[in-house]
This record gives sequence, structure tokens and C-alpha cells, in this order.
Amino acid sequence: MDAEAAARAYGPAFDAAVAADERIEPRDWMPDAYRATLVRQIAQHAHSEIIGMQPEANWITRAPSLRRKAILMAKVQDEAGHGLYLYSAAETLGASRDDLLDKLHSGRQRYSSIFNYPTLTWADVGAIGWLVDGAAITNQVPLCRCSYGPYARAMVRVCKEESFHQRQGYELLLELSRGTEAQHAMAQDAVDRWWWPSLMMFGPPDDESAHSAQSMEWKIKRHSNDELRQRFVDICVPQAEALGLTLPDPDLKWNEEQGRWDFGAIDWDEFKAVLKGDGPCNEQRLTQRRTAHEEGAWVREAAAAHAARKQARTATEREGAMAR
Ligand code: FAQ
Repeated sequence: MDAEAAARAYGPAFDAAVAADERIEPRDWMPDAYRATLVRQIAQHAHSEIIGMQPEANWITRAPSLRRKAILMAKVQDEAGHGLYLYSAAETLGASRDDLLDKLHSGRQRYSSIFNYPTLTWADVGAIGWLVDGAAITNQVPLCRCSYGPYARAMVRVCKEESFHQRQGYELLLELSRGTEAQHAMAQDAVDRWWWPSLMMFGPPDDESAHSAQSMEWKIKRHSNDELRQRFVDICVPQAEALGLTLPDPDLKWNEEQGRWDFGAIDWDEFKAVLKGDGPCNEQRLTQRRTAHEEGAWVREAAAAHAARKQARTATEREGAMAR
């Protein structure tokens, strides 16, 4: 059956399943563009998780206590795990992991803008947990209801772990904020630097978001970029107050009529520059990723050889059992 005939035959069932909030599973028919959009978004998400390990891993050897070091190591490992679930979800759509990594390494696929900023002090670990993981959760909780089953299910576990990450960041910042004057200043400086890039994580404004309308129609995205950004600001304002820290936005103002916090203008030129590769750490992040991939080649080879040997042994044992 050619593609057009398949769309005529199976398209109505796909549309009905999406309309009824049912899940689309890997073996179901789906429009090519739906598949391509999911591969694009899931791959970008997976790449963000593994590149996102770098800014915080930078502080593992310098964590101020054994407790903080153990927590940070567990968090960075969790991010690696999230990358693996997400690459697996992309594979269920027919994508090849090698090809996706190739596209990341050659700059043909994106990762989140946020990971192109440097972690200058220990307080940045707290700011990433509170703001970056906080923004990630705000964006990802609705993805647990994404129409594509494997992505939605991966998000359930990812969100549980992100919630722990967010709390550890908050707790770290709270301790610094209530500490010495220098510690408080360090926490404030980190929040000043991470606030605006965190708002950019939600993507361009709705009127410039190329994919939102179609992705919302397919129920891949459940809310627009601006809706989620607003939700995040409304969550953060009282949390910042409880932390004893200020958000670096003189235009933040409670809007009684709308029941939300109005906030100042985002510097979209900065966002575009980071997407183009001109952020403070773009080059460093990609170089480190390529190096890690090359240096890990022997691990992949050894794992593949081990798996092949195990499979051959299982096949021999099965044949032996059948002969008996
Ligand atoms: N950075 O039409 P839209 C994490 C691109 S969480 C870079 O609005 P869409 C956890 C977009 O790809 C971070 N590029 O796109 C963690 C598109 O480009 P294209 C990852 C961005 O897809 C925490 C163009 O702009 N989370 O890693 C960004 O409908 C701590 C037009 O944009 C996810 O990926 C950006 N911020 O909406 C790890 C969540 N925003 O492909 C370690 C899943 C937009 O046309 C430590 N993704 N672009 O060339 C999504 O929800 C969506 O993809 C959005 C963008 C909301 C990010």
C-alpha cells in the first residue's frame, strides 16, 4: 500500500485516537510528519539531558561536603539515565541512536539553550536545580499526557526524578541564602545569572513558535510555550521570597485582574544567538561531548562483544536443551 492509500485507510483511526486522548503506540500507523516531529523533539530532549550533565559535573570534585558530592553525583547520573530512556523512545519511532548522536555531534540537531551557560560558583548547582530542573518539570509534567505512549511513559519517571533534583537545588540555595553574607551574595548572583536563560528554556514566544500549533493539535504538546513560561514565573515568585532572594526583573508585578505575575521583556536576541552557536559555552559543550563519545568507543565495543557472546551462549544452550 502506498503512503497516500495508507493515510486514507488508517488516518481516520489515528485522528480518532488522538481526539479520544488514547495513546499512539509504536506499531500503530501515524502520519510521517507526526513521527518526524516526535523524533525531532525527543532527540533534542535526549541530547539536552546528556549535554546537561556537563555544567553540574564540573562541580562534583569541588562539592563542599561528602553529602553534597553524593547528591550531585546521583543527580548527574539520573540525567544520563533520562537521556537513555529518551533515546530508547526515539528508537521506537525507527530512529537510530548512532544517527541521532551523529546529528548532535555535527550540530544538525539541537539541545536546550540553557546548557550553553557556565557554572561559575557552587551556588550555580543550586540555581540549576531550582530553576532549570524547575522549568524542566513545568514543561515535562504535561508531556506525561503526550499522545505518543513511549514518550509519555518515559516522562512519568523522569518527572519523579526531576522533582528530587528541584528540591535539592532549592535546599542548597536556602542553606546558602541563610548562611554568611558572602554565601547569600553567591546565591543571589547565581539566581541573577540563571533566571532569564531559564525563561528561555520554554522556547520562542507563541507567535514565533514554528511547531506549537501542529504539536498541540496532535496532543504532543498540551500547552503553548508562553503558557508554561507564565506558569513557571507564577511558581517561582513566592519560592524566591521564601528563599530570601530576589528575581532580577524590576518589571515583575502582580496582576490582580489576571491573577498572575507580569514580567519584563526577554532578550530574544540572546536566545537566537545561543541557538546559532554563539552562547558562552556552545563550543566547549560540543567539543567535550565529541571527546567523551570518542573516548567511550572501547566501552561500546566491549559491551557489543559481551552481548554477542551472551547471545551465542544462550543459543547453544537452547539447542542443547532441545537435543536432550
Ligand atoms: N533551546 O516551534 P518551537 C533537561 C527550537 S530539560 C534550543 O517552539 P517546539 C533536564 C526548537 O527546537 C531541557 N532550541 O519548538 C535537565 C525549534 O527548532 P527547529 C530539555 C530551542 O519543539 C535539567 C525552534 O526553536 N527539555 O534537559 C529551544 O514546539 C538539568 C522553534 O521552537 C526538552 O527538550 C531551547 N530552549 O517547542 C538536564 C523538553 N526552544 O527544530 C540536566 C521537550 C525552542 O525547528 C540538568 N521539548 N527551540 O530547528 C519541548 O517541550 C519543546 O521541544 C520545546 C520547544 C518547548 C523546548
